[in-house]
Amino acid sequence: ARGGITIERHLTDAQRAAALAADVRRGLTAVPKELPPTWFYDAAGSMLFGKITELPEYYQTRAERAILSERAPEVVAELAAVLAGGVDTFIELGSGISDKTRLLLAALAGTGRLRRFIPFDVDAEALGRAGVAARAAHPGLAVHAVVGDFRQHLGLLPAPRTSQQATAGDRAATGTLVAFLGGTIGNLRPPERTELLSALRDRVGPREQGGPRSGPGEHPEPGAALLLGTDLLKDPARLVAAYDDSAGVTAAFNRNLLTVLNRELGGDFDLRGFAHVAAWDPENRWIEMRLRSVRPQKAYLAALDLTVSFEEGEEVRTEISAKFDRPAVERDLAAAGWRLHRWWTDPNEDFALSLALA
Ligand code: AVJ
Repeated sequence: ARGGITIERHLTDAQRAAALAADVRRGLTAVPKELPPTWFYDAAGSMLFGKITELPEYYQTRAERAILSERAPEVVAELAAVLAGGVDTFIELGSGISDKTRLLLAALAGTGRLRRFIPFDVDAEALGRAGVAARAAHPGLAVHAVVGDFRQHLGLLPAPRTSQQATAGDRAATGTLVAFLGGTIGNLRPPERTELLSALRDRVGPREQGGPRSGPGEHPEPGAALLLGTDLLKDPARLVAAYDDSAGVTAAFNRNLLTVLNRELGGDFDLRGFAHVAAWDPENRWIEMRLRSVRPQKAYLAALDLTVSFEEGEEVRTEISAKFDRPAVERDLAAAGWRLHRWWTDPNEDFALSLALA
């Protein structure tokens, strides 16, 4: 703890290394080969992603920021209307230190109800910076950062405060807002999306039994809301361009994964031996990033004592990024017990922000 900030680690450096090793061994011995996008984000990868968000072809970050800066007051008013007592706890998944977080925090703090900010991320350093920035802007705010992998550690989020735990003065203020922005949910396959959204719902939503009810036969009073950012379906040519930009930043981001493997697992990948590929999959409605071996080659990973062979033209899938329309978002939410309440898009309808209730 330092100055009102606590950091809870569910992913120590050793656990992180073990998880990377397991993912890489599984993925590079599978047919076809695949690596999870989680491991893109070392310091260089986060820096490259930051550059991606400023590329002319990569509209997503600008579109989501535009929605948020226009709608933040509306989002907060909506939350005040549906969560008795407003939002007392704000959880952000995969937060980094975005200006979007700052926008939301400021709008929520303006209600005078916000007590706790819980940023959740794999990157402990980014969390430290997020915490310091949040405290500087909002000195009374309790910041409880959680280091974890949202694929497996959501059960470890602090439980919502019950009305008994809240003090008499703010008894009603027990509402939780979870934000999962940036379209990152699209990195998950449908069953993983349901798993994540269900885990969230179980953690922050009202209990099935004995939860507060507004009246006989009505919905239980929602104690939690989810603000979800999703990229929308559009002309595949624009999607491919967004993942294969002309300046080659996304290609460098993709290849950086091999640098991570070389450094963390004692690998000897030759980065020049792999070409960046971005392809639209119309059946699955997702963009895929792949690394294509430009010649037959082998790589050795000392930490795994594993030799991996690649044929010429063989591809390793490194990321899927699913694109949605409103019915698809609604379906994913409903499958996990969330009800879509409001839907906002940017004027060009490139990106959507959904407000869902538990
Ligand atoms: C940060 C996961 C939302 O899927 O668009 C950007 C990552 N990959 N360019 C995305 C990414 C290639 C990004 N997310």
